[in-house]
Amino acid sequence: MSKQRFIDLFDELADDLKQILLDYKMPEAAVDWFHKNLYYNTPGGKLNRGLSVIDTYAILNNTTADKLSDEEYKKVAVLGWAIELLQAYFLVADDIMDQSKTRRSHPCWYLVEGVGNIAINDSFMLEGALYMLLKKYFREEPYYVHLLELFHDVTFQTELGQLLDLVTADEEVVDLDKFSLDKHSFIVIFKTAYYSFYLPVALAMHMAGISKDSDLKQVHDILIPLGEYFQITDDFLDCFGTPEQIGKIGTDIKDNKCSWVVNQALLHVTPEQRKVLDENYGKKDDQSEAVCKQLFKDLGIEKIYYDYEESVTSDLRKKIQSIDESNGLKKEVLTSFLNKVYKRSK
Ligand code: GPP
Ligand code: MG
Ligand code: MG
Ligand code: MG
Repeated sequence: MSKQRFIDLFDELADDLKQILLDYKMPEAAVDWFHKNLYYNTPGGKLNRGLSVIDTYAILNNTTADKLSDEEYKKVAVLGWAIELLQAYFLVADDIMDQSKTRRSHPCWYLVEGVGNIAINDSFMLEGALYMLLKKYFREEPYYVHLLELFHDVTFQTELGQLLDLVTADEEVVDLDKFSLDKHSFIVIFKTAYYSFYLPVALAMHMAGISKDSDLKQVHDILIPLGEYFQITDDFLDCFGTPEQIGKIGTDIKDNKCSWVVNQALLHVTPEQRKVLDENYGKKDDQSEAVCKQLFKDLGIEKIYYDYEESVTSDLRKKIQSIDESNGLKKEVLTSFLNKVYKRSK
């Protein structure tokens, strides 16, 4: 129900964006291309990030999303769609870099017939589109510059995480000594936690006027470890989830990724098992991938993951209890995030 209200607004925003091209008298074929790019890549996911901006804003205003007036709902939903456009930009580009095949149960955009390298420009346009929407709906607000700064900072942080993810996963030389849990932690905090967890809450806080530095820091200190846990689940499901369940085919083993799974394995292998891993990890063939998966099963990585999940969530619940609500911040903002992430299977 509330998801439908959010999705319905996408058509209006896509029309706003198309109007910019029409005002520039862009030829029809290019306008149609942009339309396809927007619709193929933006609305088809779980929309968790976009919806959480709205839920957070509602909680901070002591109400629920369905009680927001159409005008207020639309405004906060623009911020939600702005994150979804940022995410669309990242994923279109990430799938090219990771040479992935499917995304959200469909072929990756760069693999769609006739798209290819144009997907690179399309990813830039998804990013550009979010700033066009912010300008249209927020430029008169005193906090406009804070929104811009947040999007810019978080984008740069994500690119730093992506950089370390890529340089740690050399395509030619597999050297598992390059991996470590510390490096993993940096990668996932920067490539995922900032834009997926800190950004939606910080945006809603700016719009709700509850945005003192000390309050932004309080939420940051919980949302960053929560985002780290979220990406550890992504790494876990890349190896142990089924494509039907997660809507994409895992590529981390073949891509030689510094994932949580391989880092845990490295902590627990015998010298013989380490040799097997050295010989099979990061190889492009199905056989080597299957050998690695079997080794991860033998090492009991699943049990290690479920134990980690219980311990990290219990720590986070304790931390949330100590939040200072005196400036209008609400613990519920954080518990509602934690509940969405806990034991997710897709
Ligand atoms: C996803 O990690 C990474 C991002 C969304 C950040 C991309 C950043 C850019 C600057 C392009 P992943 O590769 O593990 O995700 P998935 O498993 O969904 O492909
Ligand atoms: Mg990637
Ligand atoms: Mg990827
Ligand atoms: Mg992944």
